[in-house]
Amino acid sequence: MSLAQTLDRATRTARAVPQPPPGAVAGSPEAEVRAAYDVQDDLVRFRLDRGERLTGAKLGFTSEGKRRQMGVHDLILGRVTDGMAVPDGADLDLSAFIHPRVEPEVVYLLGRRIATVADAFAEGAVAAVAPGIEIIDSRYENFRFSLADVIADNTSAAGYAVGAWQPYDPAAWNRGVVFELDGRPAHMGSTAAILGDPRRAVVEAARLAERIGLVLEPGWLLLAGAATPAEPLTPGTHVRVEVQGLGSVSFTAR
Ligand code: OOG
Repeated sequence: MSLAQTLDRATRTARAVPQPPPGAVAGSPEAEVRAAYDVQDDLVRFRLDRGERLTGAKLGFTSEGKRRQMGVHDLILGRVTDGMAVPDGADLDLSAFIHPRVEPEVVYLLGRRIATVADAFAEGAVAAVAPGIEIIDSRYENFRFSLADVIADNTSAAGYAVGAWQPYDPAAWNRGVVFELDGRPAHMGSTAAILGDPRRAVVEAARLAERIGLVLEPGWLLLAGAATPAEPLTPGTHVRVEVQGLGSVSFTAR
């Protein structure tokens, strides 16, 4: 069974699999990253073959807090589908997840087709912005992985909720973020923790997309990366993220 098939089965059965041995994906670190994106392509294709639709892309490890939490050093790009969407305010059944974690995000709505870094700078590249919550659920046991392993696993993408869209204001790059679990702040941060300036997220997503030959389509979401470390998601927890000036988004895990 290929790594993509193994990870796909782990997703569908909500059972973690062992981390592959070092060097299993490919020989050199660079070849490993390239090969890992090929595995991700297969994994995403299995979802599309089952009738899911791509709704966007996500960046991972954009903040120092997250890189330190997970012990990795580079940015990663993954893809999200309509099958992962959690409506704002919904009750979310956790039985389909393995060991889910949640994190606060800023979400951009892409207004143009982005195939190169230059496209990211074009007028109207970002059409709107919203507060978001991402659910990550590594298919690897104990959430342990190398950079290549987590890329292969579609960057742990498992779910996302997006609040109401707001006009995009490029000048507002430093907004306060409150990440609440059951009404209590679990972490507070700033969108500036995302690459020092979340606007860089669009440029970095374009850079990674260009490298792997992925085109980011108008109407797609871009989850810009967590602004704080992630927290475990357990049944009964009410999760709420508020981003200063952008409003809030929430759901309740069941
Ligand atoms: C990988 C996904 C990280 C982020 O925002 O940094 C991520 C993981 O930690 O499992 O989505």
